[in-house]
Amino acid sequence: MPGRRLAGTVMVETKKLMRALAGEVQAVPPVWLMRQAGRYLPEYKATRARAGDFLSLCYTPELAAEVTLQPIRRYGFDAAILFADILLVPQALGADLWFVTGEGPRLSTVTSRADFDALKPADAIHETLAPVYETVRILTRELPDETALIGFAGAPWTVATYMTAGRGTPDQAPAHALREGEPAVFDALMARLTEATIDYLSMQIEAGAEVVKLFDSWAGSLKGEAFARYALEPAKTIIGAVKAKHPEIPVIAFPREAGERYVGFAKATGADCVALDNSVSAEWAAENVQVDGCVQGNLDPRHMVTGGQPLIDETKRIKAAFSKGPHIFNLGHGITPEADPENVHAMLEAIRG
Ligand code: 1CP
Repeated sequence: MPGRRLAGTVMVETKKLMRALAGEVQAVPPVWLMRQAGRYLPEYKATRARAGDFLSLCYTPELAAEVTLQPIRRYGFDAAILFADILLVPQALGADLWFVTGEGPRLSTVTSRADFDALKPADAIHETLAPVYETVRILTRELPDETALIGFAGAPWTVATYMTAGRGTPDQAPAHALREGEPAVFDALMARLTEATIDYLSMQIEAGAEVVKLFDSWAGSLKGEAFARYALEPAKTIIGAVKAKHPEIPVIAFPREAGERYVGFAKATGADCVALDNSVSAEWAAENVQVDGCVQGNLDPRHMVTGGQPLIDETKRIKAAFSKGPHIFNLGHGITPEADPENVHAMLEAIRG
């Protein structure tokens, strides 16, 4: 069992998530869910109503900590993920950000040199993001001893897709247009986001995050050389810089829908774990990705809505496929507002017995 040496004694790592990230193969894998705090839970909706709106919830540490803890109390997941959003970083860099109910995020856009020049420097983000660090500090005190705390940020490419379009897009066309049409502006934006992400994750770690995750939700629209330049290279830079300051902190990378480009991603970037979406089969990923170390995933989130025997069968199949290497059970993407909270119990029963 991996342990840390402290003043001549060996501290045995008891958190299942940390053990998987250190490479340990466990008969029952640790489990948590992307978006485990969210609108499928009545207690989340109640706290969000108290906060007034989504951004107030993110920036009120007591309430953000409360919604982080809710799924831990209800399900006893092996990890809690800080409640915040990847779009707080653009806001901290000076972009306007608001959420349209039923539609999603809206931002002021960066599509020219003048827009880029109006952004704040990376080290200015902490003024806006200080409440997030306070949420982390509250969580370090309130989480159960066996629950690991995950901090996170959006990867530069994914955050840049929202900053160039001003909203979520199905094909990330505005970001592709800017990177092709104004490469100097786009590269400057990527560099600013890379620097801000390093600072942001480092501050979360200093506040008490034990693991950090980099969400590159739109990595799938980058192919070939563009994937290397805008997904792999920034991840490598961020992971290298975070580990230079905090070598003991494991990093989970999620280049969603990378497909065959998942192969070798952990080795190339220094990530301790690669999170897999559900477009790749667990059997393929065990053979081609898990050979390099820990993987996370990859149940289709639709099973959380539909439930029944297919949910049980799929959960058991994925657990079995990844049983020969280190594995963190999770979905292939976030749990949706239509999910039935009872289906989460059924999934846990299928994993833990
Ligand atoms: O109505 C509400 O209450 C808001 C819904 C919501 C929630 C619960 C948003 C808006 N963000 C969040 C929290 C959140 N977002 C967390 C922490 C909670 C947890 O995981 O339990 C995390 C890690 C995120 C990360 C995030 N935000 C990503 C990356 C992961 C992914 O899902 O791909 C992305 C792309 C966002 C942007 C975003 N924020 C919110 C929405 C609806 C979106 C997606 C917009 C789109 O579809 O393009």
